[in-house]
Amino acid sequence: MSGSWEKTACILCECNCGLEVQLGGEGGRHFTRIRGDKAHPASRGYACEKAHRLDYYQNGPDRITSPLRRKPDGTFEEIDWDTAIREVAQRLAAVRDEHGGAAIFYFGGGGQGNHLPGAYSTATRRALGSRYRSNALAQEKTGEFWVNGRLMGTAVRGDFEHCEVALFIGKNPWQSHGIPRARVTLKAIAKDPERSMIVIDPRRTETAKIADVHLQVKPGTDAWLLAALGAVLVAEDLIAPKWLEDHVDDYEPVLAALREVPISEYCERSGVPEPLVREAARLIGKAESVAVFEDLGIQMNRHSTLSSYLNKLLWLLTGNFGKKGAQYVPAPLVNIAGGLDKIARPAAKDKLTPVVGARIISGLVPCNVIADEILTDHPKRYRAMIVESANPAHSLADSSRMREALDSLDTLVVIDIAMTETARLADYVLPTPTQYEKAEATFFNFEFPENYFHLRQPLFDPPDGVLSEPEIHARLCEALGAYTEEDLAPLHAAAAESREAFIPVFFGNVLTNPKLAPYAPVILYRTLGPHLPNGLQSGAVIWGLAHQFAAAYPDSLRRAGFEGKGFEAPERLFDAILENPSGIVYSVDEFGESWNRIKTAGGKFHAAIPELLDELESLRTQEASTGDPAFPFILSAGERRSFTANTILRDPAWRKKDAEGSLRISPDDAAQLGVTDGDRVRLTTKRATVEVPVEVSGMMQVGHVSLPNGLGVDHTENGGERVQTGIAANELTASEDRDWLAGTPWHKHVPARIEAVR
Ligand SMILES: Nc1nc2c(c(=O)[nH]1)N[C@H]1C(S)=C(S)[C@@H](COP(=O)(O)OP(=O)(O)OC[C@H]3O[C@@H](n4cnc5c(=O)[nH]c(N)nc54)[C@H](O)[C@@H]3O)O[C@H]1N2
Ligand SMILES: Nc1nc2c(c(=O)[nH]1)N[C@H]1C(S)=C(S)[C@@H](COP(=O)(O)OP(=O)(O)OC[C@H]3O[C@@H](n4cnc5c(=O)[nH]c(N)nc54)[C@H](O)[C@@H]3O)O[C@H]1N2
Ligand code: SF4
Ligand SMILES: [Mo]
Repeated sequence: MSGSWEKTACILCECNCGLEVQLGGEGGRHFTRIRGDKAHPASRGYACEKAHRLDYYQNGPDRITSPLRRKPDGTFEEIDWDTAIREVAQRLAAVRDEHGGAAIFYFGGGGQGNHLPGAYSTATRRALGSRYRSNALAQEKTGEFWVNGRLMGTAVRGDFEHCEVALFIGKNPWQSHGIPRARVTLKAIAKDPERSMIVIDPRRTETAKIADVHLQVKPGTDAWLLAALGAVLVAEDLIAPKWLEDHVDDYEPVLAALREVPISEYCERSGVPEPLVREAARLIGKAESVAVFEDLGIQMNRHSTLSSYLNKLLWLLTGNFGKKGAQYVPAPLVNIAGGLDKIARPAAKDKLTPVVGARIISGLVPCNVIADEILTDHPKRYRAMIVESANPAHSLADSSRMREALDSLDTLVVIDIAMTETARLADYVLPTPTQYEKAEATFFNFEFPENYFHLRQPLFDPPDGVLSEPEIHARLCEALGAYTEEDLAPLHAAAAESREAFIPVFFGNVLTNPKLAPYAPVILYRTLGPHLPNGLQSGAVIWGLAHQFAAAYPDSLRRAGFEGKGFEAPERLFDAILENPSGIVYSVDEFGESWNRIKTAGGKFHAAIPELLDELESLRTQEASTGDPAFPFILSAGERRSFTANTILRDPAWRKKDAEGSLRISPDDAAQLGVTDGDRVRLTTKRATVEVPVEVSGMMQVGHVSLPNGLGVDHTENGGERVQTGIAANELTASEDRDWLAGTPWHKHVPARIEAVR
């Protein structure tokens, strides 16, 4: 007998594929069947193997179902919610009153599939006067954001569905996805003789194996390789001079710099044969369209901001923007890469962190300096922290130092579903429903020309004792005296009448009232939320976002079929969001629309970035190899594999194979060490030594080894014993190893030593 299918989405990577699920099992609290949802506008029935294991998330170990308070002896006691909210508010307010709100740091706001907490937490941050925040993007994307800001003041993505040439740099989309229906798209490109795929990766990845050209770069030498690629474009006249003339300011200094690049020497330094580099450059230079995706392989590596710049020059110099199959600027419902328009302004100064003066990009403090901002007697240090839907004690570089920093805070508040490595260090742990027990949504909405949004409906009742993030933030704001019942009374009355009646009251009483405007998200949750159908109270903030979107992108919205006078279009959009459990298309663009979204003063690209042209010049005299004889290997710490998903799932049984997460090593290196599959080796970096089994893999080149991401979390077994499975990559990484400009970590480039364990 087949049960009924409910709609939801996968929460394990940024694609958030639509799913259909059946519920059952003990208490009806399990996923019994899971399949891709054909009605989801982006994934259209696609789902990878990981989605089928989501019951390990929904019924994961170490779930917390009561607020917890740390006792002086370090153990936790359960407290009721009124006590928890009152004490958290009091303790954070005390820090604010004594040291200023800037001493209260906020980390997280969402993982791969839950971005509503970030939207609501802005209210709590404002109520506390908190000024500094960060999340995982500040250890991956901020260098790229900064380059995008300088070049054009906005973020771009590549159109892989239509491109003639696909270029993946330090990105293995076969495993990590990142584009809708990744494997379908990759196979389509691989199969089509008119299209080609170029992969830059030191490993022969699943993606590299089906590519036309694999530039198997030596680990950490992408800057030389990308410089050589750009130089070939210039030397062989493969650039688009007329396009540059029309659309780009100051490209001459860039061409001049690339003319100086010693192509043969840089190819040799990067370990890639020059004929192959030239072949790749010609494919790029001659194609109708090129789409580019740079990811962690360069973003968590030496020269990461420079490498972001150099790869963007490849598409910029060849005119691959604003047309089908090339780079585009999507219309986001929420701009998670905000502030790039400011970076584009020539006179704009970057904001800096209060203690070490690190650059804050898109509002985010570099993850690698957070511990430095805490472990100091500097008067402006961060003294309290709220961590929400993140696990920085595990996910940030230098775990032991990070633990020390978190432990030294006056107050640490963690909002999570489970007892994580970070929660264990908290003064208060506030438990929330899982993403299948409440309404949730992702703001990773980057598609084009059609863009999608999916507000998911809850599937299970939450257990007693947990509160959703919007409820937590509303209660914290109320405990901090952000607004009163009197402030809300007219909104409650209007919301009870109709949304039409609510609009003028909300705009008049809240948005234009500086006292209340900062708390708009939680006010919406409190007043409009209770009137929303299908358990979607937590979606109230989306109503505000729908109105913002309509004001910013009226044509995109109209083309998506949401029309009408005044507030009609956004209201229809919001209705559609509430009524479509598979998600909707909210934005439709024409390919040329991207041109209107460039945020530089004159609407042209700014090609010359002096800071990075200087760094490019410095490559001449830098060593390509970091070459410390004590550490002859390069470890990439955190590879995406078939069964890894950050630390979203804590039960190791969710992994169908390689439960422990092996260290991948080349056949030659394995032979040299005298080890074979499953043998254990001792792996040492300047930070730590661990023992790990090896997997001998033809994917690896000599001298390069690779550990999976997301391993090394622990869970409680039935007997109450804590079991840790695999290596936590960041026990091995060092926070000082980071990009000079963006502060992004070098997780993929950790010098290491290996000895066989006899
Ligand atoms: N299965 C799975 N998928 C995921 C996730 C997951 O946990 N598991 N996480 C999601 C998240 S949060 C993210 S940010 C994305 C990340 O997605 P990716 O960036 O694609 O993932 P990684 O495997 O970390 O790194 C990509 C590649 O960088 C290569 N690399 C290492 N060193 C170098 C180098 O020196 N140069 C170059 N060019 N490449 C190098 C590695 O060999 C690897 O193949 O994946 C998302 N998707
Ligand atoms: N060495 C190394 N380190 C890395 C990486 C690497 O490649 N190498 N990759 C980095 C990257 S790209 C990323 S994105 C980060 C990810 O690192 P983080 O951003 O710290 O996040 P996650 O590991 O995804 O942890 C998500 C947390 O959210 C909790 N959670 C799940 N659902 C909910 C919910 O509904 N509400 C709340 N409040 N919590 C919930 C989970 O229990 C978990 O504790 O890791 C980074 N760290
Ligand atoms: S892990 Fe990513 S690609 Fe796989 S089903 Fe989930 S959202 Fe889709
Ligand atoms: Mo990530």
